[in-house]
Amino acid sequence: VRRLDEDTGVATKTRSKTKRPNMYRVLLLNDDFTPMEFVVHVLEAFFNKGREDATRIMLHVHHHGVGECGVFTYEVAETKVSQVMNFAHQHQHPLQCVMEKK
Ligand code: TYC
Repeated sequence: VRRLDEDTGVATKTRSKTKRPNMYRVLLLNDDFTPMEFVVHVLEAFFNKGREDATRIMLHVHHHGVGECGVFTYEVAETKVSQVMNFAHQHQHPLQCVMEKK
C-alpha cells in the first residue's frame, strides 16, 4: 500500500499488514501397537473429526505409515501435538504425533 507523508511529501510503499501466518501440518505416525480404536478416538477428540473421517485417516496411517490430521498455525499445531502425545503416554500407547511446516 502506498502512503503519502503529509509533512515531507514523501510517498512510501509499506508492506501490506495482512501477512499470512506460516502453517503446519500435524501428522500421526503408524506403529504396531496402538489400537485402531484409540487412534480413531484421538482424531475425534483432538481434531474434531467425525467417525467416518477419523476412521479413513486412521486406516490411511495404518497402510501408508503417516497421515495428516489437520493444518494449523504454529502454536495451535504445537498444542495438538502435546495433547496427543500426553494422552497416548497416559494410556501407555506408543502413538507418535509430529508437526511439519507446510
Ligand atoms: N497399526 C496399528 C494397529 O495395527 C493401528 C494404528 C493406526 C496405529 C494409526 C497408529 O497412527 C496410527 N493396531
